[in-house]
Amino acid sequence: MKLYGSYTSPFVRHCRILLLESGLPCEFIVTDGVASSAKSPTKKVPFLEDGELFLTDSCSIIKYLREKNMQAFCFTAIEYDRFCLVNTLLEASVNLFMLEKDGILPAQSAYLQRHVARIQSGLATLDDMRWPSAGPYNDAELRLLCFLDWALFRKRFTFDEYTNLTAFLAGARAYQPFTQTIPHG
Ligand SMILES: N[C@@H](CCC(=O)N[C@@H](CS)C(=O)NCC(=O)O)C(=O)O
Repeated sequence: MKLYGSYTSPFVRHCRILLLESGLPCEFIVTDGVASSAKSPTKKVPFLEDGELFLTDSCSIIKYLREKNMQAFCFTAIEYDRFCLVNTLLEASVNLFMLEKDGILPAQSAYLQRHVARIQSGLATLDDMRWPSAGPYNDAELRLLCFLDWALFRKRFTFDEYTNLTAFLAGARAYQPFTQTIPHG
């Protein structure tokens, strides 16, 4: 297998955590925007090659890795809904980050203000939920951890007021696959 990605992407990090947990052999190929534009129809990372198989999204990659390791991707509808909720906030946050690099700010767009609002209401909702104090984690939990740590890494927002989320992330600092994939670069 070959996983294409970066050391900063939260989507790639989720895949890397599953690879560390499973021990499945996989080459990691650092891929920039030029290479992802050439190699993937989404022009995004991650993407994965396994022989004839080509997967273009972290969600399908995670499902594939879980199944290869005889595990389920999102066992229940509730876990899947949490995964989707976190993913919606993560996609919105990455979108705002990318647009900001191009000089486009939420103040210039009602739709981007809606992104900001959905991130705030989503975080408040997630903070009202119960999260485990230690790993291993399911995919909704891993996605949330990757999202929160990416937000700190990119200085997108702080969430000190969200005590459950803060405690959840603090607990994950003791989980090796999480600490071994800390964003850098
Ligand atoms: N839905 C995709 C999102 C991946 C994504 O947004 N990756 C970012 C890096 S964090 C990217 O490659 N962005 C480049 C672009 O949007 O052109 C997934 O889950 O894999």
